[in-house]
Amino acid sequence: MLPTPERPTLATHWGTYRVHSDGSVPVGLSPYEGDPNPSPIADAMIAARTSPARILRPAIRRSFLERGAAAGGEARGAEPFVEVEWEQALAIVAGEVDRVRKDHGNAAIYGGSYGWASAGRFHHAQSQIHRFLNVIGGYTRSVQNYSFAAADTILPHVIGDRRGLASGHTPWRLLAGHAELIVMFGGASPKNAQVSSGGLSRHTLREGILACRDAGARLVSISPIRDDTATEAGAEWWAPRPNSDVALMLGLCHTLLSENLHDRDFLASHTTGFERVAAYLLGEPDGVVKSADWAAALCELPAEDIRALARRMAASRTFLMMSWSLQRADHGEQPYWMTVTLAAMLGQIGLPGGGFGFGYGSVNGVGNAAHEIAWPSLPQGSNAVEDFIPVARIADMLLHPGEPYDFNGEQRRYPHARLVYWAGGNPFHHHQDLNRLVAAWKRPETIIVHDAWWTATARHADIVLPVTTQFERNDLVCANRDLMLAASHRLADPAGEARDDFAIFSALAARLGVEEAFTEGRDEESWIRHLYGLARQRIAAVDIEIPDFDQFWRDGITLLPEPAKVKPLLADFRADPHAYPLTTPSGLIELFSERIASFGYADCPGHAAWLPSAEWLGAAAAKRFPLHLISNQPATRLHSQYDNGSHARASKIAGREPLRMHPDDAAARGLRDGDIVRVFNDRGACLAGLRTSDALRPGVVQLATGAWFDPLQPGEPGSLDKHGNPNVLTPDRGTSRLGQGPSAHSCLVEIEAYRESAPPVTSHEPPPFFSRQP
Ligand SMILES: Nc1nc2c(c(=O)[nH]1)N[C@H]1C(S)=C(S)[C@@H](COP(=O)(O)OP(=O)(O)OC[C@H]3O[C@@H](n4cnc5c(=O)[nH]c(N)nc54)[C@H](O)[C@@H]3O)O[C@H]1N2
Ligand SMILES: Nc1nc2c(c(=O)[nH]1)N[C@H]1C(S)=C(S)[C@@H](COP(=O)(O)OP(=O)(O)OC[C@H]3O[C@@H](n4cnc5c(=O)[nH]c(N)nc54)[C@H](O)[C@@H]3O)O[C@H]1N2
Ligand SMILES: [Mo]
Repeated sequence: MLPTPERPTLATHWGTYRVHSDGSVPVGLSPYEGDPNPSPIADAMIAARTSPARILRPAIRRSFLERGAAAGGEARGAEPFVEVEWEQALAIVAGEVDRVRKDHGNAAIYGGSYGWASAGRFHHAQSQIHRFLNVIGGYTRSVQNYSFAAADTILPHVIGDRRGLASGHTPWRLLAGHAELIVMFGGASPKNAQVSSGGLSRHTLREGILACRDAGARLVSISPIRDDTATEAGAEWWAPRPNSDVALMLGLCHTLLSENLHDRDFLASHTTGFERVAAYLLGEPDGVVKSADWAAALCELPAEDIRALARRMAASRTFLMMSWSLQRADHGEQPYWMTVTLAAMLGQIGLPGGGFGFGYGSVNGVGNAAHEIAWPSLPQGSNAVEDFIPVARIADMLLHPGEPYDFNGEQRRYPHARLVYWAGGNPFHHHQDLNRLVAAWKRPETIIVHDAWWTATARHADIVLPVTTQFERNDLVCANRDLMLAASHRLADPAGEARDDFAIFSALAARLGVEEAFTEGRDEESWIRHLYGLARQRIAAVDIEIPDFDQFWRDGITLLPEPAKVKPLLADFRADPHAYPLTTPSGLIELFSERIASFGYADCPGHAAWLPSAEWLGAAAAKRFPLHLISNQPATRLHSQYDNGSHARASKIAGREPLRMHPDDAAARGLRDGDIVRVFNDRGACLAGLRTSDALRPGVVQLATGAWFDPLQPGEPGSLDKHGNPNVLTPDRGTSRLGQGPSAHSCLVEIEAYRESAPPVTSHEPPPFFSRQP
């Protein structure tokens, strides 16, 4: 039996809260008392638990229920569902999984199941589904993530691993007081630092950045949107054309080189290939000198400012920050390689307050001083299937089974996915070019989805199984880059007939004869106790003692002391590159990579280079579609999660997602604040509510991700999205043959007034279905 908590606790991706309950259901949340800057995203959770979009019973698409996989996928998304009993649903799911693995082999099951799901070490949906699919013989998986796929692939070639991207960052503690100049490409966004995958204790971006400012650092925010950096930070705002940052950095590098301000010693001792970069800067291979004047014309910033910034960088202790957004763009590998190149020329890598780091404003906790502990998670077992795809290539896989593609030096072939199984993600939120996905999604024989709400992905499935939310189950949260373990206590009975993913997979495993292998004889409580025990052991290895499980469970929150010693990123390597070599082929920072050059990719040559995006304001396509669309992360929710909640809904304009535009661009189109507009390009169109704002660079518009996809004609590729989901507009194009990451931030559109009477938004209501008496 779990002990009764003293103060019921809820630990989420957006913060930790104490829960007020009326005895049977949660009625209010108070942010954890130690959090200096709590996020309001949680406000939406209580009402959303039982909102109309909640899935209450298992449901099956009508013709699939009648004819099984022989129904074909053509009507997915369009047909009504039929509610069924759990036993019937489980029998059909187990039967389909078994049929596909017997007829086609386990590689025909695509179980990548990408997505954020909910915080918690045990009920983590991806761990659950992967463990289940592994015990039944394996599945085709996905590698990388949508957050930083291009960076994930390029950085190991340049610095040997992913330090400075997801871990190992120079902490704020070593920036404040040391950094004299912090240049933030993509800003350091307060909206994004509301969340951290897997939970968090304190929201720390604000205090981190203000500490740097108070210690005298000059802050420069380079972003098309002013409020990408908090107003109170008082940063200088530079607004280049989106996707032109590499040109800007080349102009800075050229200034350093031509004025002899680069650190020759550091380049000689710690890097390889600088001579190739220098030749490129001077225009030797292509006849184009990458001067500040050249850069100025591309990014539309004054050349004199670029030269002045380069001089200032060389004269100061300078830290280069770059958000993850810049690599979620066509040729997204280049800004990251370029940042390392610029930082290497400045020669301050490994010094307190100098060098580079990625994502300080992308999620909370980057730059926290925390212990690097590998927290325990539900073991996934091993996958007998070797095949995988880069995660953002899903539509390509479904449309082109068996066809070749390039990835990081390999030539691979797309597997033939006949059954798609998703738990804990929303591809009809996260993928680009949703009209293409609607078409691709008709191809598999069977699609199974677990979710708590009727998301667009659930609506496009054959079999939908309702799952619990965090209020309805117990879990353990061990926050990454943080100093907290928290309990997430069960505070309500499941809505309708919802079950935990664990219960569903246990029941399926039993039907397939592998229940013991899946559960190891443990239930929820014994798994949580087991995982806590492992966490306790791993913390003991860094000499920290935490309470026994029962005490922890009663308290709800356990804090760890900050580590006494912290180091700048790559400090050891700086101090002694021979004793602490990087794991690159040369052991040094590779400003030129023989390995990448050997791949022969025109879209990712042997050194960082200016490769214009297919879609940006300098492209020919801008004549027809003259606005650069930034589909950034939403301030009012996590991706699509809680778009149906009060907080996100309060931000809508006439029920549509707000689109921000500079007043001059609006005036030029005869548009006014509050209008419903149609946003379009050759890939699709959506409606949105117009908000004029001078926080945007003219020529740039911003429509956050996450409004639930709401096609006027469900199931029809190309249908108007009534609600404002930018992914009907974004391109589904790999960043390059190297990284194959998503390139959402390279997208051109046009906008016009929507003069017809606007159809109502229906995506927060359930789809049509035939109900079963509960
Ligand atoms: N245009 C554009 N598109 C983007 C981006 C962009 O910048 N621009 N950003 C991309 C990025 S970085 C990311 S990470 C992705 C995010 O994409 P996702 O992570 O797929 O988005 P979420 O809305 O978080 O989807 C999580 C789903 O899991 C469900 N869920 C929550 N808890 C549970 C659970 O316990 N069990 C089960 N079975 N389900 C659960 C939620 O209800 C929700 O439907 O989007 C990407 N898409
Ligand atoms: N509230 C909230 N926070 C979130 C999320 C969420 O859904 N909601 N999602 C989380 C996830 S999964 C991730 S991966 C991170 C992502 O974190 P990021 O990738 O950093 O986030 P974005 O919001 O896509 O982009 C941040 C800003 O970069 C700027 N930008 C875009 N393109 C360019 C460019 O070409 N040049 C320059 N200089 N700037 C550019 C845009 O103005 C944009 O607002 O956010 C996380 N934080
Ligand atoms: Mo992400």
